[in-house]
Amino acid sequence: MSMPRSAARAAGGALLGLALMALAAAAPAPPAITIDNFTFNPDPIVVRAGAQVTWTNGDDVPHALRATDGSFRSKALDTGDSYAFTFTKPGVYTYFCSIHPKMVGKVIVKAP
Ligand SMILES: [Cu+2]
Repeated sequence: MSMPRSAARAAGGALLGLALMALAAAAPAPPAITIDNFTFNPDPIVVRAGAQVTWTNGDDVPHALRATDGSFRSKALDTGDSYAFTFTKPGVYTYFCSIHPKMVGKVIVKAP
């Protein structure tokens, strides 16, 4: 007794889908930080040198990013706006929101 051809095809499709999902899970996602409820998430974030980190503002108030050492600085980000910065040198980068200076975060950049 054998499976109808259409069922076999469907099973094959499901397997292919699972394989693609596994591939997607294995590929490193580009580092992303969301700002929600006046908090950077994740914090700290750990990346390799050369990585581009993207912040996206999920709050309904503007936020602006500024590195403590001045290495990067965004304009005010409205809801849904993003800012990206590429970290080329290993180190620990602290940053804060220039509108709400109590909001602080950290990017840890490791050697590539
Ligand atoms: Cu802010």
